Amino acid sequence: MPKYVWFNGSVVEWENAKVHVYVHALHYGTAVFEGIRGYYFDDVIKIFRLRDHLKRLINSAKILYMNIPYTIDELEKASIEITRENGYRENVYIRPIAFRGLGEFGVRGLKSSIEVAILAIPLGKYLKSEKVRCIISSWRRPPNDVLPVEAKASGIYLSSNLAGIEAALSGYDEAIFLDYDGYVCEGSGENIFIVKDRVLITPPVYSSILEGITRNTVITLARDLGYTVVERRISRGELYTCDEAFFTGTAAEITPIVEVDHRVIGNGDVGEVTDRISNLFREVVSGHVDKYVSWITEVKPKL
Ligand code: PY5
Repeated sequence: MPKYVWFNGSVVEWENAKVHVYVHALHYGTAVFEGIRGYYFDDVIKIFRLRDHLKRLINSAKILYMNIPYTIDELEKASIEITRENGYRENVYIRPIAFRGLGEFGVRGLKSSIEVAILAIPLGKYLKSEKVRCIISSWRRPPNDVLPVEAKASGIYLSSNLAGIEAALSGYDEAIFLDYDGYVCEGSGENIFIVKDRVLITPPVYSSILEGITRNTVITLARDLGYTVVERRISRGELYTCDEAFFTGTAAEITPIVEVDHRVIGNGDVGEVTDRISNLFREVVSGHVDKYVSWITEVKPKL
């Protein structure tokens, strides 16, 4: 476990980063969070697209009528501080979370406090396998007139929790949601891409996806490599018959999908397009591609 946690404005010992059972978020899921990776390369931790994640955090909060009592600059400084203070010399995962605390027990919680914590923990691979076998979940991702799925809000993750457990209990690595119209949406914690005739296709924002930062990174890098990328609806049959498929996400990074619902995808191994994009992604997150060094925040770990 990490030594320190950033909690409501200061660095506290792990044991002291506690909340009461009465907090609003525990009862109603009223929290917003982020997942951010820091890669340990060249003796520093290189945090990837930190400000973009913090912008999304603030926007998620806005959708939930929550005012985070810190500016983006303060959150950026705090994320750097907690990464440095823990002295990590390995890859890390930074998890800022803002939630409704004490003050009002009713469902609205408008009078409750807004608490903010930032954790930094070591993290290697997230999905258990390098190449994953998936099932289409029996749970649909909620449409955005049921829940604001653009927000990375804790309550929305009940559907991911159910889908993920269902996949695991059925012997699969990950679940794929359909959207409410029956089109391919995303994984329980990842966006999805398919490749057809060397063209990349990914579901659009109106397919109830979380608009992933890794998704945006992959779209950018794929275009740099000369590929066409299309954002459009994907049918289930297209997913079964595509040449390549992969997940993108901060935790999952770029993870090839080799099987869906007992159909082998492509040749059942990592495809050429996936492989090229993954290689460039590695280079970019390690800070070795000049064009994208602005995506990286370097943190020197404390001795
Ligand atoms: N879709 C969902 C539902 C997600 O939870 C995530 C990220 C993504 C897409 C990809 O977004 P991004 O590329 O911006 O990370 N999931 C989190 C992550 O840190 C945590 C999941 C437990 O990867």
